[in-house]
Parts: sequence; structure tokens; C-alpha cells
Amino acid sequence: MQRFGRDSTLDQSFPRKLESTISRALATIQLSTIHTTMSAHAACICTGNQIRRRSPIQTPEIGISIRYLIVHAVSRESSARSFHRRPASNFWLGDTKPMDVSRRELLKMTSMLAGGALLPGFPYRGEATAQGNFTAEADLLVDYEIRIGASAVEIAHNRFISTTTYNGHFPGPLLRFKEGRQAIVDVVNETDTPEQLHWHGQRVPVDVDGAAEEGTPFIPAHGKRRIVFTPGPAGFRFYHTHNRAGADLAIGLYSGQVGPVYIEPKSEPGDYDREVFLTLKEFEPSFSRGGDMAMNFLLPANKTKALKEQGESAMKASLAKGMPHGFEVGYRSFTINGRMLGHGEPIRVKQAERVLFHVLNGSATEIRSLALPGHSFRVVALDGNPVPNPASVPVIWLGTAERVSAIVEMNHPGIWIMGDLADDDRRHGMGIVVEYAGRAGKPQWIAPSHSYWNYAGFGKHGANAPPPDETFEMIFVKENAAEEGFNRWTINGFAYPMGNEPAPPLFHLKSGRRYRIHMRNASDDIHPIHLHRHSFELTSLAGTPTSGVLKDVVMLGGYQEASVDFVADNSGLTLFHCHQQLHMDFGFMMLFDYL
Ligand SMILES: [Cu+2]
Repeated sequence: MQRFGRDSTLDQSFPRKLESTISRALATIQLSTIHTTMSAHAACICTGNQIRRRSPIQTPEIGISIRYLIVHAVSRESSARSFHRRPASNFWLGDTKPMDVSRRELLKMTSMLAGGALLPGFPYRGEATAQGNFTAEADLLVDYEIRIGASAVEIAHNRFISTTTYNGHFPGPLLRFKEGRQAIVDVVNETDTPEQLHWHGQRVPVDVDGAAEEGTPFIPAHGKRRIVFTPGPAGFRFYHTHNRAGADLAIGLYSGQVGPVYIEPKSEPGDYDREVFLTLKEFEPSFSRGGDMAMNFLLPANKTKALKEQGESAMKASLAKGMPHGFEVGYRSFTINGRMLGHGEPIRVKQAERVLFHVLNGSATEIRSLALPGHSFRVVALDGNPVPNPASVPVIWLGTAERVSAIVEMNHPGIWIMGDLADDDRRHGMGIVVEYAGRAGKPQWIAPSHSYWNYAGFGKHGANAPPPDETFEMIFVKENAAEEGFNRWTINGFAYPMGNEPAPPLFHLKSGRRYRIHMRNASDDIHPIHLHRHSFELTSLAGTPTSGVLKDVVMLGGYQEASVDFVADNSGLTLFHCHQQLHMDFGFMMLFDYL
């Protein structure tokens, strides 16, 4: 489990370690100029049962200031009590109702305390003033606590499924961060399985990223891990488990371990009235032989003849040997924000309102589409990154793990179904009702005419991306049903090992260089290709150059080619894989390393 030996897990012996560190610190306290009592109380604002928060525990290895030790000595008991139950972003002000308090408000509260303001029951001594920098201390507060555990999720009225979630809900809580401001997240794993929580789309170091293949330490079963990082880049990201599932449809992304992240930019254009976050997700998976997913919506549509011939002849040869088609995954229920169509709260809107939808495809395996009859989506960001050319489309399409941020002007009053184009999936729940104020009636669905999705439409027109320093050639191949009935996937002939043994990196990077990945898909599947810890620029789609669209997942069409460029600017092992769980688990992964 700790094969990389750098686990910063707060282990079970942590309280004992902390206690001895506290004793050591207390022994030297006379040397300190800290006004003990006030510092302790003001900094911890965690006295009695009035206000609780997670105290800023630091492991001795990380280094801990005397002030924090004192703070913690005072607050340890109450925080220990609250540790397993309280989302760190919530504070209790003496009653049972959780209240969201932003960091800004907390800072305000902290300075109130420092300035002598009283909170009910706060044993303030009055004579001391706060010494030092409370902002620095507030910065050490835990922003969020994420608990991984099994829970029941009510996806429709009186219809409960059992799955693993974050904080007992699906989707996991929306985590809001500030670009460039350090964040602290505690992840508590209440399951029997070591877990990985991946910060999808963020430029973070390997020990934060959340991929065992890169060397991120696991969050131990029944253990916890504190993650300290600087969120970025700004925009719509998400977090999800990065455990592989293989043939186990209860774990990995088949579970409910998905939640949205929004990293507020330093300056927000704010060209909308409000934001709505939507997480699209299927539940109750099962295996089937072959699927029926939409395949004909990507533009440019031209396929590469050689890839088609290669893929088709391989499939023909496999079937001729008597092999069945490899397994695919289907689902019984479909949800938006954890509710099947008609079973959740509608999105209530007013005429002329401009709603910014942040849509996440949290599926393990599926491509999703979304339309709102009579309305169009003005796409302003893809995978959280503003696009150079915001453009309006009738339908948005998202491969697994993709995000689309789009503004909808509410100019067509009624009660509508915003839903997936696939009738079967929508009828099984993939939709949400949009309800205009003052309107009543049965929600209406009107299928849009066939529409295409072309990333290049949101890119720079008439501009080419700068040439790369080096191009990596990759070919993706399917070996039908080759792995105990599952399709095996290879990148340049190499299937990532299905066991836990580390794999050697296939390509090597030098810091500062710009690389192009030229991808060729010798299969008929669409692959949502994902690069960890870096963003890439789309530079060619099916042979047509493009530029300006920055993403971290791109759908590569069946028998198509595409190129993406990225700058090697975040050293460490870097995972590259298809985000379709069934593909990544059965070989479709590889590592870059930095030289
Ligand atoms: Cu794939």
C-alpha cells in the first residue's frame, strides 16, 4: 500500500505523537513571547461547544509551531469529538443547524475574537491581545473534510441504492476554492478499501494528485490523510476516486465517489445571474455484450482508412476464432445530481435570467448529451477553461469526465425537461425539470434535430498552435475479449499491468518543453482521453488543425486521429489514460516521467 514510502497519513498513533509533541512544546513555552491564553483561545475559536471546527493539526514531520500546539492542546478534545461527524466547512453556533461559513467570514470572526468581541460562552480573558498573524493561522484551517463511506442514496422517491459516497451524499459536496490560495482537505476513509481521491483537472504535485500509478499515497482503509495544496487552474474541476474497478462494478467510478470543484478565479467576469452545478451519473451497472452508445456526433467526422481496416480486421479475426464481443457496461438508473428525472427539485428560473450551468459527466463509462427544448447553450468554458470563442449550440456533449460550462438565457417560458438525447436513458432518469416562475403543467420534452459537436467551433479561428518541440506517436488498439472476456487495450502495443506492480513510463519529458501527442484510434469506440496534472491544447481533430481550446479530457472518435499539445511544467510521474473505466482498468493507461 505504501510502496512509495512517502505517506503523510495521519495514522492511528497520531494522537499519541501529538501529545508528546505538545508536551515538548509546553516545556519550552516560557521561552515563547506568545500570550498563551489569548492566542490559544483566539486562534482556535473552538472553545466549549459553541463553535467547532477541525483544529489545524500538523504532523510533527511537517513542523508545528508552538502556537498551534497550544491551540491544539486546548481544542483537541472537542475537535476529536467532532472529527468524524462534522464537515469541516460547517460550524455549529450552539444549535443543530449547520451553517456554511466561508473562509472570509471565518477570518472576520477570528479578527472579532482578536479584537475582543464575545461570542456566547466564549471564555475570553480580555487582557491579552492577539500576537502575530492570525491570517496565517486562518490559512491553516481545514477547508473541507471528505468522508468516504457506504451510504444509501435516494435516487427516486422511495428508491434507494447502496453505494460509496463522499459525506453520505451523491454527488459529493461542491468544493469551492480560491485560485492560488492554499487549501487543506482532510480525507477520511471509512471503508475497508484503501482509496485514492483524484483532483481531476488540477495542476497539483504527484503526492496530492490521487493516482496510485503516479505514487500518490493511498488514503488507508479506516484511516485518513490530510492534503495540502494550492488549487488551480481556476474553473470547473472535480474530484473522484481513482481506484481501478476491473470486474467489480461496486467500486471505482461505478460508485458514487464523484463531486464538483469550483476554483474561483482571481477576477470573475460574472456575465450571468446565477450558477447551477449538474453532475450526470448512472447507477446500478451490469455487464452486457455490446452497447448502444451514440457514436455519430463528433465533427470532423472523417475516419482514417488504415485505422478502420486495422480495427475491423482484428475484430473479424477474433470473432472468427469464436470469441464473443468483449463486455460492456449498462445501467439501470440515470440521475442528475443524484435524482432521476421527475424525482428531484426542479431548476426554478425566471424569464430573462441568465443561468450558468456547470455540467459534469461523472459517468464511469458513458458519453452524455444534454438539451433544453427551445433554448441554446452558450458554451463559455470546456473542462473549466474559458474558450477563445464562446458559441451557442442546441446540444452539449460530454465524454466521461468532461465538463461544459454554458450560459442559458431563459427566454422560452414553460416547464421543460432538460435531458439526454438518448430516449431510453432519459426515460430511466437522465434529465432534470426546468420550471419557469408562474408556469405549471407537465414537463415537456422536444427532441432537437440531429446535432454535432465540434470542439474546434469554440477555438481560435484562423490561428495555428505553435509547433511542438517533440511529437509522441500513439496508437490505441482493442484486443477483443482478450482479458477474461473483457477487451484488452494497448497503447503502442503495451497494456498497462492489471495488477498493482508499477509500470515503466513509456515517454519521457523535459521541463519547459512543449510536446504533441498524436493519437491514432484503431478501434470503433470513442475514447475520452485524459492527461493528469497538466492541461492540453487541442491542435488537430481528424486531420484538421485547431488551436486555443484547453482541456484535460478529449473525446477521440472511432478510427479517428487527434493531436493535443502540452507544456511539461509540472514534474513527476504523469498518468495518461482513457477515462472510460472499463478501458483504463484493462490496459488503456501509460505514464510519462520527467527526466
Ligand atoms: Cu477508452
